[in-house]
Amino acid sequence: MSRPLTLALSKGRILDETLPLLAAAGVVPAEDPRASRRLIIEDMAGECRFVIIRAADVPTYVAYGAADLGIAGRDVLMEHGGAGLYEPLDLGIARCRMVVAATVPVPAPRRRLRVATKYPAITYRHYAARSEQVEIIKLYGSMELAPLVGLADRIVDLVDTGRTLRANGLEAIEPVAEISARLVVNRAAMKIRHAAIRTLLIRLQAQVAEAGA
Ligand code: PRT
Ligand code: MG
Repeated sequence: MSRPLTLALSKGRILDETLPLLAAAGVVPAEDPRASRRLIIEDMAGECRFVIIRAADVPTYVAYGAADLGIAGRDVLMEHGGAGLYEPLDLGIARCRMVVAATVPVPAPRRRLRVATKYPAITYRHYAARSEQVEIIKLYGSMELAPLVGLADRIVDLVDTGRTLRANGLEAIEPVAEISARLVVNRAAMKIRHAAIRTLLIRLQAQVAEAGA
């Protein structure tokens, strides 16, 4: 038998919605990755194994072929740039929007606009596309705080219900991107492991279509 396919997953909100999708496609981890401390988990059928990593590391593992496939948010993939990756399937889960947000009323910026974000590459491209030069401040979380304490004039962040923005007196002022979780595949693995990947892809596609119906 050929070696199992390696699938990169991250803990957190995408995993909660991914596990039922994988289970319905016949792929069930032998241990619950949410509870286990193991970083490599086999699947029951021995066809796959999971590597459990940080969300932002998923494209890196897959691009280098350390994992054949992975599941990551489009936000993470856009920030990575996607070199070396195929993105054959929108899983339609973990949906949200990426937006520019500011305090209300939106203050007129006094100087070059300062934008705080976890997504400097996306933010750079967003403003470059409108020929605006901005100062980008890289943060690792709690972006909503930045405008409240004068660190930034704007943030680029994800919004789902809008509750977090509202609770902090912020509002979305421009859309940046529609986000959902995507399956990504290493380009070489797509050729070398074509049959196994295709089988998994078809099963997942059927599940996604059913969930969307
Ligand atoms: O923990 P680690 O640093 O490894 O990664 P992470 O914190 O990015 O992981 P996780 O599990 O929190 O999120 C992973 C992915 O979930 C993201 O990359 C997105 O693709 C997706 N996702 C979907 C979201 C949201 N919806 C979301 N609402 N990720 C984050 N949020 C946050 C948002 O940043 C904001 O702080 O939720 C807050 C807004 O929610 P509302 O409902 O108040 O609007
Ligand atoms: Mg987190």
